[in-house]
Amino acid sequence: MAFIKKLISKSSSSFARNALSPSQKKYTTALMRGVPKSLPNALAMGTPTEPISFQKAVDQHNSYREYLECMLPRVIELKPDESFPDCVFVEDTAVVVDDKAVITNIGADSRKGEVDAVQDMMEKIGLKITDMREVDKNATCDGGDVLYPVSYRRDGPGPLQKFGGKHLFVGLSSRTNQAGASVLQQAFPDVEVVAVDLDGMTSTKALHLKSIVTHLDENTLLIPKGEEWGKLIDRMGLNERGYEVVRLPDLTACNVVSVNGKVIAQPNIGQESMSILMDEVEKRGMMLVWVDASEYTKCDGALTCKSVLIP
Ligand code: CIR
Repeated sequence: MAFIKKLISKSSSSFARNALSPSQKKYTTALMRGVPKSLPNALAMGTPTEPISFQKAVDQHNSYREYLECMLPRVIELKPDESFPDCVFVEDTAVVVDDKAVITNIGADSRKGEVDAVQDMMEKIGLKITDMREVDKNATCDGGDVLYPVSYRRDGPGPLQKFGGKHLFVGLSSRTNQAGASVLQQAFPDVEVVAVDLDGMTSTKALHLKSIVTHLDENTLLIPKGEEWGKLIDRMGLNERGYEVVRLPDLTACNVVSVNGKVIAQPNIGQESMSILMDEVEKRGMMLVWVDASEYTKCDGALTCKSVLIP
């Protein structure tokens, strides 16, 4: 693992945010939040066969953070707040597009206060903030329902550049409503917000849109095999919008984090999903690393949910 981390850092160019040339674009920052000891009390749709191990969760979290540290100039980790057992799932607190952030009104009552510390930090970073609660008090949104297919990658020799970023897919789930999607459209007028009906999909298996679909690059989305999940292709209008879809046998395999040409995926998936992922990543000249998130899966979390990526 140490060798792979070294390799990743070596293949990344300048890490200083201020050193970006005008043509160079990349994620510069990941915002994370530490693991509270209260994590075993996190919200969960089902009862896991084995309880959450705090120590294992911390180890998995550290591993994820260390990889991000190799892929990005800066990883900021906020202190956990014991009164919020779900606070490690920082993705749900904000949606970031370029230099703007919408602080969400999280759908679950017990989580609403998680956003305050995130908002403070995002203001410090210099993002232009919209507080969803101030725009429409009836709007709710979890960042896990918001998929923004964008890539910061090289197109041949030269610096990383921005590709895609035209659509913001917003899953209408038990956590996110149409009013939430409308606030996002107001806050990000330069992208098309596509509200995605998740009726019948977010069940005991999937909490959010991104529990089902994430992007490998700006043009390629990962969706599980099976008729049940295939409906998303129409509901998201992926053919009309020109996306390529890669179908994987495992739901867990479809939640990946794509950062500056590198991809983080979970290893506890079947052989077929693994080989398809490896092929697709290799075809695109990207690099793939595996990070276990089994303790987070027990309370409906995955890989994307533990960071907010900021250009
Ligand atoms: C919850 O139910 O809110 C948490 N236990 C899991 C949130 C996972 N968030 C995410 O995937 N974005």
